[in-house]
Parts: sequence; C-alpha cells; structure tokens
Amino acid sequence: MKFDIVTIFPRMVEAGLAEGVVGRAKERGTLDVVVHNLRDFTSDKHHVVDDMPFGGGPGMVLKPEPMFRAVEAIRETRGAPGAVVMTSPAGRPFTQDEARRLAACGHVVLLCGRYEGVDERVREHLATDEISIGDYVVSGGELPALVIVDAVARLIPGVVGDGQSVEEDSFTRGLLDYPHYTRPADFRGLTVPEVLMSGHHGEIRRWRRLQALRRTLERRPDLLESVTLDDDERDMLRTLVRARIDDETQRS
Ligand code: 9D3
Repeated sequence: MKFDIVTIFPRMVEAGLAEGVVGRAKERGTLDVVVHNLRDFTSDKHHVVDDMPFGGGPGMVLKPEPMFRAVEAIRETRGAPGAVVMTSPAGRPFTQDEARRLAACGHVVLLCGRYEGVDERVREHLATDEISIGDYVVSGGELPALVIVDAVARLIPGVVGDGQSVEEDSFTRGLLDYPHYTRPADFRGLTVPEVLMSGHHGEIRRWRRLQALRRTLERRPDLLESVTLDDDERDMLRTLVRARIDDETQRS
C-alpha cells in the first residue's frame, strides 16, 4: 500500500508515522509512505503557501499552485494514485467502510488542510474525496491524515501482526468490544468475572458476546441497526432489551 501525504508540517506527520503498527510496517516495506513538504512546491523566493481570501474575511487560505504541483510531482515519481483525499472539517465523515474503500485503492494521496481553508479549486479539480474525521475542530489536517493512514493501513495484509486481530476488531464486527481482564485475579478486592477463570471456552465465548451486545445496546444502540446477528445473538439481545425494560418499570 502506498501513501503520499502533502503538508506544511512534515515533521509532525513523520513523527506520527514512526511508531507502532504503522512504523513497523514502514520498516518492513509493507507500507510505502512518503511525506511531502508543501513549501517545496512553491515557486517564489519566500516559499509562500497561503494568501488572503478573495472577498475579505479572517484568516488565510492555502494557495492552489503548490497543491497542484505537489500532486503532479507525485504522479510522475510515484505513479497515478487511486484516490486524492483532502482532509477537511466539511468532508464526508470517515468510517470503517471508507477505510476499506481506500485500502482497495492501493495508492492514496492525502492533502492536509490548514488555516481557514484550502482554495476551492483544489477541492473541485484535484481531490477525488473530501473527508472529515468527526464533528470536532482540530487545528489542521495532519492529525486527521494520520488517523486515516492508520485505519487504512491496518486493513492491509501483514500490517497488523499475529497478536492483534483485525477480524475481531469491534467495528469489523459492528459491535463494541467486550470487557478485558488480566492478572491479578483480585486487585484490591476488585475481582474478575468467574466465567473467565473457568476454562470453559464455549461459555467464555458466549459471555463475551453477551457483554459486547450489552455494551453496544447501552452506549451505541445506533450500531445495532446495521449489525448482522445470528439466532443466538438475537436471542441474547431480546433478553437484554427485556431486562432493561423491566429495570425501568421497577424504577418508575
Ligand atoms: C470557521 C470554520 N472552521 C471550520 C469548522 C474553520 C476551520 C477550523 C479548523 C478550518 C479548518 C480547520 C482545521 N481542521 C481540519 O483541517 C480538519 C478537520 C477538523 O477540524 N475536524 C475533523 N476532521 C478534520 S479533517 C481536517
């Protein structure tokens, strides 16, 4: 999988790519990531990347020329990308489905926005996609780009090691994760659910599925709309819903 990231803060992006799962995949060559300094694609003496907005108003706007020149250079040296993603608070929300789609592209260019915005012609004629990582404000597209690279990279075979499972990831399944425990079995009087110490693997699997369903029902009931459950799980969910209704009846 190839990524090219265009930014005015290349060191910030490099730092985020150096560690963990992504850092190791880069070292092994499973991931090929190049970070480009937007300033390198300016043609003026002072390497200016931004300018005042036409029509007036606060803040500065990233100029179109350096972005276009950066993507043209990437096309020539690295080949034609499958997607040119602009990070933007006005983009489509990033989801696991979107991560899967980008992973299938093979080569993704990420353009990091900054200041008040990016010239609209970049959005219209250079980017193929415009993506937001959620409804909160961060200072620029660098952290969002790192989030996108991480989520997409995890889906590439060989990026996530044996120890960690992509298949069992909560969003792969569509449910929230079940609770985890490790030693000691008694920590300051706080104990571990008996079933996990029982060695009954069938019962443990069932308990975990029940806990995952309970958590999802409590915290993210919206996820239950689009999840596929087997007969057993549907039964568990019905029981959980009934228990909650009973609770409520008792309280009122
Ligand atoms: C005044 C309107 N602001 C838009 C909400 C201006 C503005 C704030 C922050 C413009 C750009 C930014 C920088 N943020 C991003 O570039 C960004 C972002 C985000 O802030 N939240 C979620 N996803 C993303 S992707 C890129």
